[in-house]
Amino acid sequence: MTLSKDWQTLYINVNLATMTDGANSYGEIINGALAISDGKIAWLGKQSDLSAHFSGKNDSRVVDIIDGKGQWITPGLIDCHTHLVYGGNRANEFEMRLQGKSYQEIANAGGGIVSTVSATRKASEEELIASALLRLTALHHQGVTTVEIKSGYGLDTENEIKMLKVAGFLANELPVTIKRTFLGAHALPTEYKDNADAYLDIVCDEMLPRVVSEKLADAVDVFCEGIGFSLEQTKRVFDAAKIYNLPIKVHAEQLSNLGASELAANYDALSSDHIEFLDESGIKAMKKSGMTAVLLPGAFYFLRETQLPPIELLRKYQVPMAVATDANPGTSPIHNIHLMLNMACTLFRLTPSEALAGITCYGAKALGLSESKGQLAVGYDADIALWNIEQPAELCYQFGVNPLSRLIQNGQQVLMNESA
Ligand code: DI6
Ligand code: FE
Repeated sequence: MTLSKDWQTLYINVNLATMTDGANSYGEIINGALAISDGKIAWLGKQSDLSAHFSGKNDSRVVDIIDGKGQWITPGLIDCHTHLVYGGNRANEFEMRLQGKSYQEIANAGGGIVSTVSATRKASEEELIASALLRLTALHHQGVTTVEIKSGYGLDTENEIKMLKVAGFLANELPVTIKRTFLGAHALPTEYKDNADAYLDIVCDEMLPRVVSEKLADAVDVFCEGIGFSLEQTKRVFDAAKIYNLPIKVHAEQLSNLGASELAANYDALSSDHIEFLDESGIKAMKKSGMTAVLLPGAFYFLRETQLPPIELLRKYQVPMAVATDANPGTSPIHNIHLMLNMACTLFRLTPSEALAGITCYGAKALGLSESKGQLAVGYDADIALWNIEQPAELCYQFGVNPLSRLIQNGQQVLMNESA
């Protein structure tokens, strides 16, 4: 076989966790090599098979040869569920919870999501960019190359639009791919207290058309919950999303089982997220429609939830499981994807290869990106991370020491850490 194109970069002496086998294995290639051309993965395989493609260090078709010295390459990490853009913080509610108040009690007393809404409405675009950038930078330094960011703390047209624009601006500040999700139906703003239907009129008839015409979102999400929106109300938002052909995601079965995952399955949704209270019929519906289950161990941990998501049943029905930070000020003020890997294993008993699949191939699937991101495969975006580790399970096993040595996004090296 001959080269059809020049290679811009060739990594040699690397081990590859290709993540092309779902959660079953790391899809390992030991003593491998990987080549990049035009921002895509152009070749990968055993280094011993490389000679058919390339004639050694003086091959002029390869611009840059990097000796990985036995390090591991994974796909760039994907955080498929965050609420990274928000004003203020909720440390006061953290204190209240430690004094015995529950998340629901605080929400019902006018705290919770709506208190972040006030702070977010007051914040300027510049202030929101600055605070979100700190959080996004943390994820980026951990090897994250794609992040989903939801709106949902504006809860009026102007402020929902502001949040989505800010989320988009972040991509000018850092080399991270941003996917945006419109979550106008996150909570009822106080001005519509006791008038959910009138608020949903605004969400469906005013906010959503603007979000679509200004191309501000890639998907639509709803918080279907006792303290969020009912099944019937959720359906209204899904129907509106369908009109515009926007993919659907849902915050479902987080605190109770309302059947939102099953409803979302009827709308061919991308994912159902949280799902601690999901039951077997919901899982069957998700399997049938090809949905991804997004596990959020940070929120489980921070709320000291005791109801575990139905991992065994998700395995039994082979529903792909993604893992994400849910980074938000109320239930998961945690901006650490490595910690999520660890928690997915320790709290939810995922295997390390399941957890890693959750922030690579299945994180991509939860965002509708399985054809371009989350795997090391020819033609895929060259979003790759090099790790100074001896085996992939180390990424799940320890956190706090950062073994990321290089991060490449769309074929360009965007981070380098000599000390890793
Ligand atoms: N579920 C969550 O865990 C976050 N949103 C949601 O629908 C919490 C958001 C918050 O408390 O600010
Ligand atoms: Fe969330």
